[in-house]
Amino acid sequence: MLASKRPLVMGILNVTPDSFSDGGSYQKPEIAVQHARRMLAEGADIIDIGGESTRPGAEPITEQIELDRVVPVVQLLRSETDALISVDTSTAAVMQEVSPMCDLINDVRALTRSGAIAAAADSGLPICLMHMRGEPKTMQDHPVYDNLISDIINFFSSRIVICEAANIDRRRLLVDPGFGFGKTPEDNLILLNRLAEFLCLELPILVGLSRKSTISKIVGSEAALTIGSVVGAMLAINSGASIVRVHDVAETVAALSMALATKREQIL
Ligand code: YH5
Repeated sequence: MLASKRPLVMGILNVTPDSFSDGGSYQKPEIAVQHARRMLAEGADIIDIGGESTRPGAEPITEQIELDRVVPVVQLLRSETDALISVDTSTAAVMQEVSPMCDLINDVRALTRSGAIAAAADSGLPICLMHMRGEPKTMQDHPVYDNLISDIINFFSSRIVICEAANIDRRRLLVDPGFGFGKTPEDNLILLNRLAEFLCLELPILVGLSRKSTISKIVGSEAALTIGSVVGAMLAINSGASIVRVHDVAETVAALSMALATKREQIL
């Protein structure tokens, strides 16, 4: 289903009232779906719908609030498109509810919450396992690793074994090193620089760098966040990423077209 010769662009659709890029305006499913339509028109291959804020310092939400935010948006979007829909959730009940209507489960907690492994297994869907150290509330309070890259690769290896034991075929899995999730800015740069080392897992790599604080720290101004994010996405693709999760779909698609045309030595 997600097998592709070219890297895919995943457009971010936040359905959280506190999300920085929507200012709370996506509480109504129609408005959220308008943004999804725009991202699809701009060339997004996948729409990633998330109802829980996992920004540093964010408080957890209840299962019911997450269901109320996410399910109506997935229903409405599914009713009008065959485009790939991903749901950014760690909650078993959300996975159960949305899996008949979506194409990918994207879990920033790598199926560690209670019931998540079974719900993901039952869905039959591809699953993205993301690495996070700690929980959003506290993850940026002094993250330290023994060895950043090997700690994260070892984490994935053990999650993959656990998934396989729960009847999730390895071929359903994707991995994501989790930029900004319990990492210092320098850690994030090491991860980007050495992303290709994760190819040893022989699974597709998903990367979410878009507009994260490491990029703001590097490029300075708000105005430069898009270009910083696009360059980050392209560097990730150059190191073997299969999917980039982005806010700025049109700009990322243009950059990717440039790289792909060059690689194939033809106008696409
Ligand atoms: C990700 O990397 N991230 S939600 C803080 C920001 C900007 C954006 C301080 N879900 C990922 O997008 N799923 C999120 O500025 C994700 N990989 C995957 N697979 C956080 C987010 C953000 C946080």
